[in-house]
Amino acid sequence: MNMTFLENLGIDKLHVNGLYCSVMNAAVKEAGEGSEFSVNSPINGMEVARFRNASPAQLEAVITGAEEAFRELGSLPAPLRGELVRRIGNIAREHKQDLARIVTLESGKIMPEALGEVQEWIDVCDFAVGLSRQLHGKTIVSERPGHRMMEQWHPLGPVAVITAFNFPMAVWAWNSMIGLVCGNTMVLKPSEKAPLCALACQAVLEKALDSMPEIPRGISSVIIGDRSIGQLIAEDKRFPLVSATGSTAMGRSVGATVGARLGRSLLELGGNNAMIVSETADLDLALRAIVFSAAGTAGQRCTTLRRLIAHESIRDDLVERLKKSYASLPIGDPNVPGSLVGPLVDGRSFDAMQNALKSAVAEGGEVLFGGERVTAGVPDGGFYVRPAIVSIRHDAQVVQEETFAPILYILTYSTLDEAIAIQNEVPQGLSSAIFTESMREAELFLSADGSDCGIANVNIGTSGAEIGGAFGGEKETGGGRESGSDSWKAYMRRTTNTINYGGQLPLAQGIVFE
Ligand code: UN1
Repeated sequence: MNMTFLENLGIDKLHVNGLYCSVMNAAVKEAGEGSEFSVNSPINGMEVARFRNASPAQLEAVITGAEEAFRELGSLPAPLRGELVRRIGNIAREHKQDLARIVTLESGKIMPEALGEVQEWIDVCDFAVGLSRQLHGKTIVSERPGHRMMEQWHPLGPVAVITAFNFPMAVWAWNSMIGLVCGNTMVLKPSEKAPLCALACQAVLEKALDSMPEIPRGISSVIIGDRSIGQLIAEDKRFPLVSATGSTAMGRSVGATVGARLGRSLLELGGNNAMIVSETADLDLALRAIVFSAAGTAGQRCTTLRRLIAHESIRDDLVERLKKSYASLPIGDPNVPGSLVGPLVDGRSFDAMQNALKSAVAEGGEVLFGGERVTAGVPDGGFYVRPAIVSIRHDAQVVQEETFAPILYILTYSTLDEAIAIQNEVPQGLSSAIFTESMREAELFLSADGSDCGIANVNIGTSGAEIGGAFGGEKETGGGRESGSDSWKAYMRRTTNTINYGGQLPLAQGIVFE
């Protein structure tokens, strides 16, 4: 198990699958009572760890522990919980390189982006520390004499976080750093492709806990499990909130299961993000934004740019420039400095990309650039691809779907209304952007008649959002918001309080009941 990082951290026991188990001698693997699986690095397909899935009984132990810890954590002062998060952030700062290495190993993202991911974790810690002193409600005037109204925000309970392979640390941090200052205990079910990242997150948290004996140990736990464990989590009433990031299919199932028991789910699912490039756009700027958003992370962000909606007057020029730029993109080992496009996560992902390209051609599209597997100058065993540029009709079926790979569909428009209609016609609604020098175009795009997405940007790309904003999207993206702004409210329950300090008992709405 590639966890020398834990030695650097001086942590050898972690709360996993309901047990405190030693990581160093692979006891985490032994700890699971379910089927065994291997974790293979996208870099070269090599096995980096083996685990056993947790059993339902182990999930039970995790939930019981999370409930028990919640009884203490929920009533501690929020700023004390903030202090814990401050320490977590400081440890993550200190070990940023080590943590990024684990992200690269399991997700295959290039080192600068892995460092960026750890930075998101650090940033959200800072945000959450400030928040721990700002969990405030309103005071509200009462219509009754001698009365006052107010609202308070209280912790929810154990919160489950189901994460995807592509942001294995940041998405956990958005949920857990905020969730913890809100007073909840957190249970992480990581992607089976990235359990080491989950252990690393847990290790940093436990290191911080070591220095704060006043905080109960069981406030965070990792459960290594497959889809069936995810299903049990969704069904379990003891999780008032299940936050899930991943495919629309997964979210549909989690959302329906949690909904059936009238629990809350916070869903951050697929995107099918578009950028409109107007005839007034600064094309140099647009080009750089397109390349980062479409080819960065090998097309494996929820916010990846998948549809470029170019004005007919600049479309050919832009495509020519894009092809040139794509031709010079260094594709290779994500650990090698200078690589800008790392591998796809696995062979299935490669097959899905090839199938999407075939469908595109079958629907009358044309692959203008790339799409093929790259084998020269890259580690054997990894699925490296040349990012693809495909010209196609905006309403082709394949364009409506999210293929988690670097395929950029080129669509054309003549009026802005048409471009906005194309932008909004897909079932997903995560991120969107317009490049324009026209104030009118920009404002229309941001208005209620413009983009229908949770994220709408002007003169920057669709990906790479800061943590200070609320992150998430509409329609099949699931409607959830995580990270900054007032997303914390999803992790708390609101109580409305009416206090009578007068000597009478007037009823609201003027009702007389005597
Ligand atoms: C994701 O792909 O699940 O905005 C999250 C971005 C990153 C987060 C992406 N800050 O691209």
